[in-house]
Amino acid sequence: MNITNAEFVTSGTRPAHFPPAEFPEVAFAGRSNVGKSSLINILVNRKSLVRTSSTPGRTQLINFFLVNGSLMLVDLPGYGFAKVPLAVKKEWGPMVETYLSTRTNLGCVVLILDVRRIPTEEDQLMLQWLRAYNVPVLVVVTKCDKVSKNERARQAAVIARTMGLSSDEMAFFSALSKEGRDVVWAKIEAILAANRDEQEESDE
Ligand SMILES: Nc1nc2c(ncn2[C@@H]2O[C@H](COP(=O)(O)OP(=O)(O)O)[C@@H](O)[C@H]2O)c(=O)[nH]1
Ligand SMILES: [Mg+2]
Repeated sequence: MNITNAEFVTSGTRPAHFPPAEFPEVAFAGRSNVGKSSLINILVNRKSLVRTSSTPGRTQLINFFLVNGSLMLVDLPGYGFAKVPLAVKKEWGPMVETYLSTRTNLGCVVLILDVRRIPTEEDQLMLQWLRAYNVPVLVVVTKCDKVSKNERARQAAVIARTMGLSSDEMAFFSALSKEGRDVVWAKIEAILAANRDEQEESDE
C-alpha cells in the first residue's frame, strides 16, 4: 500500500459522533498496551499520527483516521487494563459492541495479540463477537522483536490453539523492526477485495 496521505478525522463514543460510513473501514482491537496505535502508525508511515502510550488504559474514545482519502482506519479503545476505573470499564463493552454491530462499512477487524502472552478470555471473547457479527478478522501477533524465532514459533502454536485459529489467519509483526508491515497490508487489502466481490455478487 502506497500511502500518500493520512489524517485524523474525529473521535467519539457513539454512532452520532462517527463520520459518515462512506469509505471501507478497518478497525484495530486488542488489549490496552498491546501495540494497536503503534501498528497503525507503522502502516501509515507516520511516527505519531496515533498517540502511543506507556500508560495504558487512557484512550477511551474510538478514533478515526482517513488514509489516501479512501480508507478509514479506526483505533478502538483497548480492553483488559486492570487500573482503569470501573465506570470506564463499564462503558467499554457497549461502546465497542455498538460500533462493531452497527458500523455498516466495517470491512475488517485487525485483532492484535502480544507474541509473549497467552491470549486472555477477553481476547477470545473479542474473536467470538467478531465471528458472531460476521466481521472478517485478521489476527496480528505483535512485539515479535521481543522474542527469538524459536520462541515465536512456540507462542504461535499456543496462540493458535487458545484462539482456535489456523496459522494462515495470523500475521507476525514488529513496530520496532517494521517486520510484517507489507504482509499485514496485503492481508487487509485481500480481505477488503473479497468483501467487494461478495458485495457485487449480492448486487447482481
Ligand atoms: N518492542 C516493541 N514495543 C512495542 C511494539 N508495539 C508497541 N510497542 C510499545 O508498547 C507500548 C504500547 O504501545 P501502543 O501502540 O500505545 O499500544 P495500544 O495501547 O494498544 O495502542 C508503547 O510503549 C510502544 O512503544 C513492538 O512491536 N515492539
Ligand atoms: Mg493506543
